[in-house]
Amino acid sequence: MNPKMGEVKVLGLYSSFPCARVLWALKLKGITYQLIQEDLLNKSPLLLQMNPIHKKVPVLIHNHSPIIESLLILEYIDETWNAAYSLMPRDPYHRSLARFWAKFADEKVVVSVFEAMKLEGEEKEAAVVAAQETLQLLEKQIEGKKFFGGEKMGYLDLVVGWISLWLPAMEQVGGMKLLDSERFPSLCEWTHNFVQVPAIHECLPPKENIVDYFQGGLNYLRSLQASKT
Ligand SMILES: N[C@@H](CCC(=O)N[C@@H](CS)C(=O)NCC(=O)O)C(=O)O
Repeated sequence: MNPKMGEVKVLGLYSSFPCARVLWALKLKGITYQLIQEDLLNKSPLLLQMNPIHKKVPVLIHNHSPIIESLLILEYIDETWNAAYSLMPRDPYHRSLARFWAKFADEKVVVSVFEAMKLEGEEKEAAVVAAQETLQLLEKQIEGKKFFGGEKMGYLDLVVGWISLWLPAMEQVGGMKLLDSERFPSLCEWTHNFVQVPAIHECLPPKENIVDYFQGGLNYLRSLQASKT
């Protein structure tokens, strides 16, 4: 344990993108941490104790205190270890914009992409169009910039980082194409820039693991639906 940093543990899973955000932030800040991998089908007593309300990963445990919800964890990390690398914009207005788009990305973009992966037939076609509409709004945000944070990667880049690898995995599982360089040139260039950053690159799971993770989740959902009919 580094006495300046305290004891830092993450309850998580490599193939979960909310967890990846936290690991990326710690890496960017140069914080030493211990990742305790969770089995979500058999949650550990520590996870149930640290996140008794949602029982979800990631949980950051800093000096025995739990912090939950990945977006809040990113802000905690940024405020706690602010000397090395700043994630949030300094200007309050830009900070509020970053939080707005982060909320939009989690509540609208992730959900619409997940729907497009899950649905079939005509419903899928409509869901693909709806997902592309939400992605188009992110495309406008990144146009003309290297990162959402500007020249340097920031909070919003980590929040939407799943687009670099989890989205292609969802495209594979859902048998669909959402992101192409003709319709989304800036977002495609951003994914290229994002994965080049060593802190990101070092904490990316193999794509096959993510595909298995989503395929497993989808099979489970479909088996639940089938048992109801
Ligand atoms: N809003 C939460 C989402 C966390 C989440 O959905 N975690 C999933 C893994 S990706 C989980 O722990 N699922 C277990 C469950 O739902 O029982 C965050 O951003 O931290």
